[in-house]
Amino acid sequence: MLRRLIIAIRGDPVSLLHRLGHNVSRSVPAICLINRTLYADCQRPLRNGKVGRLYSTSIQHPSLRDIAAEIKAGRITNVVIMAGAGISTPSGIPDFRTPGTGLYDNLSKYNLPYAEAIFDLDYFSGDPKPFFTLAKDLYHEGCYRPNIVHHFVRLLSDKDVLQKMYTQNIDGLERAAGIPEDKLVEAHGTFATATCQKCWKKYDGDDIKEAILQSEVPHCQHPSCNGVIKPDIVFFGEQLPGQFYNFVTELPLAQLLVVMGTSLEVHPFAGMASYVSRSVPRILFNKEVAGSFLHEPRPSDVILAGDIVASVEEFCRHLRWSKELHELMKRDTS
Ligand code: CNA
Repeated sequence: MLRRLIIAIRGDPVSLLHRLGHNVSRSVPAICLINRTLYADCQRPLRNGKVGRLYSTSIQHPSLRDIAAEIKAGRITNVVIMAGAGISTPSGIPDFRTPGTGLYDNLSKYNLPYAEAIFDLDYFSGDPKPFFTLAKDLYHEGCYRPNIVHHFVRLLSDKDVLQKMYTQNIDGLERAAGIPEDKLVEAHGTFATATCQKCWKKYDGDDIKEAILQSEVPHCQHPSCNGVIKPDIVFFGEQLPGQFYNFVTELPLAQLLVVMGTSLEVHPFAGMASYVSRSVPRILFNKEVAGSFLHEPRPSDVILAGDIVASVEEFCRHLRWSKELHELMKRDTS
């Protein structure tokens, strides 16, 4: 039986899984599909030593208060966060798509023909300056600080209920808020490390910081190279870090998914929201309803369409964590 299954999987895993009644996409690597399917129905220990008990809400249309009560009662212990640029707008960093302040509406500052060019490898090869202008903005020390939303995720971690945070952001504010590295997946890369685009020599982010702050394009120090050094930010068309794809095994173990500050328009990241079990509640904190919350809503979805700070504060009130959250912020910012 096992041999037949392996042969069938090698042949065409997607058709096989469809026949077994699993709705999966052809854009996901075969091994991920198999992992996802096999893990989805079983209980197994998580890396943090907790048992990945599958959580199924008995409440048909849970409210934010109901979910907070489940966390308080210790019935939800594995929370996965998916975050985007909207969690950093309260820190003053513009996102892509907010009308007026988003990068899409402010292309002249970066001298860009179109917004995505800032993360386009071909465009970068011809003119890396716009990207380094953005990098300089982000690097400015003390300019941008983590806000209450980052600290809320840190508090989830301190309370040992954060399974993993997946972020699309490249501003490093999750690290600055003290979210532990082993709980963090920077799906679109990081400024912490960098790579020469000619000889692939690796650099520490700090090695190129000075040049960027001086509005210069950093160049490789290797004798006879002089290639442009690019921070390890994932540009359009580049592979996401391998760690990102662990979501196919980790999301089926989540007992709650919280999606925050993202338009869910960038794939494959956006597709993750469909990987939690259908019986697990999903919360969306965003200005507008987005992605699968809009196109494939579930009865256990909880949507707070509005300002993310107000939504997180409301959640914390239900959790009775408001005082702790503000104390944590004060401690970290003093
Ligand atoms: P996006 O497409 O710009 O979407 C942001 C979402 O957040 C939108 O739906 C907004 O309505 C919403 N939003 C913004 N501010 C708030 C707020 N205060 N309260 C509630 N909702 C809010 O950005 P995504 O993250 O979805 O797109 C992914 C891109 C953006 C990634 O590749 C990022 O690297 C890239 N990006 C990152 C940063 C950063 O690191 N801070 C900044 C700009 C762009």
